Amino acid sequence: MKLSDIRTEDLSAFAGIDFVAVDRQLIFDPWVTSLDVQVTLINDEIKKPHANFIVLVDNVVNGVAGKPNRSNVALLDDDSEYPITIKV
Ligand SMILES: [Ca+2]
Repeated sequence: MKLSDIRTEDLSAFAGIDFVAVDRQLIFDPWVTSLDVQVTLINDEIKKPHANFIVLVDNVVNGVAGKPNRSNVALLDDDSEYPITIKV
């Protein structure tokens, strides 16, 4: 069994505003080399510039972290600058 920590770090995107922070331990069963980790995004319906955050793996026990052990995640805002109005 292998253990590692996974966490997010803010860059221009902020935990609690743009996404829900991840900070937990991963447990790898024997022969498992990858796991899926879900990061929840927060949709605020406000037009903002695209923003980035980091996902980082460290404190690996009984194994070796892949290289690189961090990824820069880009959030592309899909909200428009003005609210959509519909005339009826
Ligand atoms: Ca937005």
